[in-house]
Amino acid sequence: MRILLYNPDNGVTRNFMPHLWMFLLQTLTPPGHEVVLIDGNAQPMDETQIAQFVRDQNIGLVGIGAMTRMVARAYRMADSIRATGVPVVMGGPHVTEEADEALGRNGGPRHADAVALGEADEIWPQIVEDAVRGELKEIYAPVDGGGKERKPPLNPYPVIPWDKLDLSQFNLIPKLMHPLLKNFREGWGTFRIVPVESGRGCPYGCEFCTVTGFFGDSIRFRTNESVVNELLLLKDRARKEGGQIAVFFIDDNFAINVKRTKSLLRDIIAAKAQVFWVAQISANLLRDEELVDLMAASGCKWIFIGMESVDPANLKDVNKGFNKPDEYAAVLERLAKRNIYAITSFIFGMDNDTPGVAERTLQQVRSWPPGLPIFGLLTPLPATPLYQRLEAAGRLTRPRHWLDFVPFTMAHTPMKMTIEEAHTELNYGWAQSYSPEALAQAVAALDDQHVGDRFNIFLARLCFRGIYFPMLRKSSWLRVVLENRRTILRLLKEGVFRWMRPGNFAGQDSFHVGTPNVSSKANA
Ligand code: B12
Ligand code: SF4
Repeated sequence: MRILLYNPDNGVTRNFMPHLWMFLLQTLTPPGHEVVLIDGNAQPMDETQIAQFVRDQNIGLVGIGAMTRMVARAYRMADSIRATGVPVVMGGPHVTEEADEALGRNGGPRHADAVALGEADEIWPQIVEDAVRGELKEIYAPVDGGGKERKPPLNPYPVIPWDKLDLSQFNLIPKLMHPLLKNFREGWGTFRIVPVESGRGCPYGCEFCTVTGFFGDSIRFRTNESVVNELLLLKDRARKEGGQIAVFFIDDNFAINVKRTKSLLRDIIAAKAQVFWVAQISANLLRDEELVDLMAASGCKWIFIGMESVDPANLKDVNKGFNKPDEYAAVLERLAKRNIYAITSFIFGMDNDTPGVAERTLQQVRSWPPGLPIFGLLTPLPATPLYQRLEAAGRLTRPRHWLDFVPFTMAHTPMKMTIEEAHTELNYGWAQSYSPEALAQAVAALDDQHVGDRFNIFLARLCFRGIYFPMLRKSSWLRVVLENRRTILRLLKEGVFRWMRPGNFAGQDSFHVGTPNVSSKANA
């Protein structure tokens, strides 16, 4: 049977990173079937096109995965596919919580023939076999012999054949540049960001988050060896292509067990499996100097930190009191000393927020080493404690907000400001942080650093700007490049000047992960 795994586009990014679930399920598909992957972000399709594709390619089963914000789109695509007579199975965090909605059991239309609840690693082969026999069940839930929910252990972990997979959709270097860049320094003919997980689960249970409910509060880890081997496979592929690979460790809290993270990073270094990497780590776990040293030495470039708020009362409200705003600055300095920068994520519309919260937050942000501040609104995702609290209090203004998804729009009324005021704060946060002046300041703040680092932060800011200000068209990019021409010219001038000075890069190349110079940076 030919199986299509499909992820709908998110309307924000193009091909920046593939979704891990597709590659995992592809790897776990029993032999004898062919699996085709389409990520709507990299290969945009509308309802008619996907139905045509399914017919033309003789697809016998379609699997669709979606987060809440993409689920309405996923349902539309599923409807169109089902109209061709091909069954659709849906999975992922949203339909796990809203299976009745997907199956049309709550009075609405039906969108899926079957729903896979929770982690599908162990039940996917069964789903495929049932589909072959035309005997799909409506619900697949991973349970043990006693009927209790079962979380798949990550040991052993399937070997995703990264060396053989077609990843052409996910090359961030334009094809035209390949011949020019493949011999540039260590080779930059291709650049891909690849998701790798080293563990699942989070014990923290923040009120707005689905992770603790979905993956559980105890953490399952892969072995160090399995992670290291995956990195080596990716690194080898990049070398053969004359390109680079960066890894996004998608664990929700990559350092949740600091001892284990250190041992993994040591093994990565010992096996020379370093690649550029980015991960999510909460601020409280970044107090450990040795951990941060190892992070730098193993290739870490960016850390995503869910700071959420600079107001301890807000953090307490959402069960994230372990975040201590007083230590944010020290954590970011500790990272910056090692040339690691942070994506600092904030949520507006929390219950203790009042008008002016964006400026109060930015006052703090401006005093920190430059990074990538991002802003969102408190969103009641299905089945989270936050959703339940707001529903019980009658505060949800759009209880099924995902069916009529509008980006950056609140679905409940905050306590101390109006919905409109929350939207204004959000807009202020983004506009102030991503204006040409803010970008120039971020670059200038790193004046004592290598031009590569400054270029890195500038490019990252340009890309992150697109999360809020749509940048999907070439014309939007052109406009932004023009607006930021002074900073670009400054960086280019300096880059060319340095490049022409022979030997100047040796030993201080911020992009070169193979020979980290962490000790000199750390002591700087
Ligand atoms: C990586 C990631 C991202 C990436 C996504 C890009 C990418 N290419 O992966 C980035 C950083 C861009 C991102 C952004 C956001 N994310 Co995110 N992200 C994650 C993260 C950390 C890992 C996803 C992952 O790969 N997990 C590992 C795989 C193995 O798990 P999985 O995807 O759930 O798949 C398993 C099952 O769900 C199931 N399954 C999944 N799909 C399918 C399909 C079929 C057919 C079947 C049978 C089974 C199945 O089987 C898989 C194997 O067990 C998750 C948290 C988490 N730990 O999952 C959050 C998560 C998915 N994100 C979340 C959110 C809310 C967001 C944002 C909206 C945050 C924000 N406020 O801006 C944005 C939206 C961005 C956008 N525009 O789309 C929520 C989603 C909750 C929900 N109900 O939708 C999660 C769960 C985190 C959370 N805090 O609750 N995210
Ligand atoms: S927000 Fe982060 S720390 Fe909190 S429960 Fe979710 S994954 Fe864990």
